[in-house]
Amino acid sequence: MAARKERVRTTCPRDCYDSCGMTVIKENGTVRKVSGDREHPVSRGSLCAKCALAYNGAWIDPAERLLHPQRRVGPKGEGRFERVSWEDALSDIAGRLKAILSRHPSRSILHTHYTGTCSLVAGTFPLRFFHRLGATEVDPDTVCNKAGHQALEYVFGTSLSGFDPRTAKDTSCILVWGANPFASAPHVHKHWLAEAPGKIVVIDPIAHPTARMADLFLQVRPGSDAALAFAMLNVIRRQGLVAEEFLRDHVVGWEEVEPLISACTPQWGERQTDVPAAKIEAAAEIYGRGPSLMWLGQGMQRQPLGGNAFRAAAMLCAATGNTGKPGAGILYLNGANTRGIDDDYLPAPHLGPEEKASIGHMDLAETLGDERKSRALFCWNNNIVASNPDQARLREALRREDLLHVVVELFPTDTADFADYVLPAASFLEFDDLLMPYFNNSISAQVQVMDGMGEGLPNQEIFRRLAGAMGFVEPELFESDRDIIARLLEQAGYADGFAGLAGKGTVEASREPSIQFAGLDFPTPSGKIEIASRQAEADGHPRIPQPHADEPTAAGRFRVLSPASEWQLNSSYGNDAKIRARLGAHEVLIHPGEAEALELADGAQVELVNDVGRLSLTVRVSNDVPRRVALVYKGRWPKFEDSLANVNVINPGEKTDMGESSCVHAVEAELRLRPPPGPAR
Ligand SMILES: Nc1nc2c(c(=O)[nH]1)N[C@H]1C(S)=C(S)[C@@H](COP(=O)(O)OP(=O)(O)OC[C@H]3O[C@@H](n4cnc5c(=O)[nH]c(N)nc54)[C@H](O)[C@@H]3O)O[C@H]1N2
Ligand SMILES: Nc1nc2c(c(=O)[nH]1)N[C@H]1C(S)=C(S)[C@@H](COP(=O)(O)OP(=O)(O)OC[C@H]3O[C@@H](n4cnc5c(=O)[nH]c(N)nc54)[C@H](O)[C@@H]3O)O[C@H]1N2
Ligand code: SF4
Ligand SMILES: [Mo]
Repeated sequence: MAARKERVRTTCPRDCYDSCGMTVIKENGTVRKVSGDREHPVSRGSLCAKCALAYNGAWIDPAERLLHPQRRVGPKGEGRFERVSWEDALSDIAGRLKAILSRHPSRSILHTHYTGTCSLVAGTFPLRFFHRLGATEVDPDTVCNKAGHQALEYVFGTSLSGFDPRTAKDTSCILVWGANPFASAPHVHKHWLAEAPGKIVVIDPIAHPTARMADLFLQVRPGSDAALAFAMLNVIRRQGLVAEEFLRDHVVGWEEVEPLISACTPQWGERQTDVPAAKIEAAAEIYGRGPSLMWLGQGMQRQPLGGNAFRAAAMLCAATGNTGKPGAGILYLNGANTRGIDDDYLPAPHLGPEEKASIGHMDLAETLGDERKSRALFCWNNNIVASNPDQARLREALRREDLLHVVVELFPTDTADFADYVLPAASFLEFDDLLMPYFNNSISAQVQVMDGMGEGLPNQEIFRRLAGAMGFVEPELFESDRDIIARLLEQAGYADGFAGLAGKGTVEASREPSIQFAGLDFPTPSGKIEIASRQAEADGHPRIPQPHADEPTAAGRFRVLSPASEWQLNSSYGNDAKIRARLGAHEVLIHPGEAEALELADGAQVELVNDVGRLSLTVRVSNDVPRRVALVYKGRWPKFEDSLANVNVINPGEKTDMGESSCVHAVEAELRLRPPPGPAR
């Protein structure tokens, strides 16, 4: 009998700019192949190489997935568990939570979460439970992009209303600043950037493939972007490219920064940033003539003064009037709000106390080390042992016997190894949901293509059941997926319902590209773009951006950059056998000049060492990396590495100037030859 073939459309919900459309081929009801949807406007038929491997590998392999609720039987960290029923797991957890609540404040229950899935219901609904509980939220963006958010809120009043990428048809310049689309937005790199009609300018310390395909590449010293922005403004002013009328009508504070700009000549800029003056001139002119798009990546705000750097970069947009018209604008991220979603509906903050308890990820290890501040920890949609700073200290804190630790996961991660209870989550292939991509202004359906694996459940269902076990009664805690999805589509003004969307996969939110800040009214206190910000000043920051550049590292020390890898999505896929084969040795990339000075060649066994830790690595000599920079991609699973650690073991978790956020690309360390292993005993 001929096999019954079926094709189902769905969408990749990873934390990725692309949000690719997918086609899943099923035979007699079983998934045979997960591939790209040819009709998807961004990805046009292909998945990235990593997802093509992992979605046909670990993600649908029952041997790799967590299939049942589990309770710890060994010491914390060893990952030894026994299988228990959902009823037992949830009633035990609820019992322990109630015991904590009878003696301690609810804020001593912490939860960490991020974007393991970006689908709206699985990514946000569990917040209702934690709000009802009155738990402390470990502010998710502090491990990723909070400094940039805060900076852009000062300047534009929002960081979540970026340009519509379709407006690139009217642009003459796309400036990619501190992002690596080749890795972190592979289809945007391959199609959108390659086909853009204007010039591509890239500013980055690393000569990554997007930098190499650009018309102009400025290889900036890490942490010196604000100085670069001021030097570019100096050129823009000298060339008469300042949009005087726009500044007068729509910007506050230009006259306050002008005196600083005069001293910031391109030659001064070259000394501050290592970018040749001629390139600063050229970039300023291309951007200043416009219309220009500026894409602010997340890499550049992961610096000690990353918030200041963002405010400085945003001044270019203000000074040249590059928003409010076709082909112009600035983008960090597009929030679901640009598609009409009410930000409060899914998380339902009204279920909790008015004053929400919150700490940042940079303070997590310390907080977990203090039993007065932390009695329980839930981790869902993230893998803190791989991805948080202060790895050694965090692991130590997670060994606390008295800490109730619950992990909701698809896979037995390093974080799950420390849990008292591991609850199996269903993957995005196993339930319906919605996506509002953060680059493109579209709406996509995540469609169930297979039954749940083992006893795994979607995050939202796990927290509905836990709410029941706690005896909570608020109806919001039990709202069904179907009702939530219908409500969200209604907010987005989409009339054809989930079935209609599922048939199409992805639809644009508007027929024509939307114009960013079309009415030129900005949600700031003054209603204008605020180069000078009273709010920033009240929060303890300078009123205006400063022409700052970090000092170069001292002799013998490296600035360690640990950005996104082509082969992983944060720590995801670090357990997939084929991906691990592609990843190969855990490498550190250094400039040929450094290799020569240290007498190191490809393959040398070294370690990066600083006050908080040491990490074993293999040298790769690369012309893509500037002097004094060590490049180590993020996301390896510590338990598969020789030193049982990844790059976060040398990350002390310093905070940025704004948002208590991570300045992970400012880690410093020494590079040393690794002593050969001792004789086997
Ligand atoms: N393949 C893949 N894709 C991903 C991810 C992944 O892990 N893998 N992660 C996803 C997530 S969660 C995020 S937040 C995004 C992040 O993606 P991006 O926005 O691209 O951010 P990063 O990868 O941290 O770094 C981007 C670039 O910033 C540069 N950079 C570092 N310091 C500086 C600086 O001081 N100035 C300038 N100008 N540049 C600097 C780095 O060299 C790097 O090339 O990607 C998402 N997409
Ligand atoms: N050194 C260094 N460290 C970094 C960074 C850096 O640039 N350098 N970048 C930081 C950034 S930007 C980020 S965003 C973080 C993210 O770091 P991670 O927390 O590692 O993020 P992910 O790998 O996206 O997802 C985490 C987990 O979510 C799980 N997951 C997927 N789908 C679901 C689901 O439906 N339900 C549940 N419960 N779990 C699911 C995955 O299996 C995965 O283990 O890392 C940060 N760490
Ligand atoms: S991770 Fe990004 S590039 Fe890869 S399939 Fe998902 S959306 Fe596409
Ligand atoms: Mo991120």
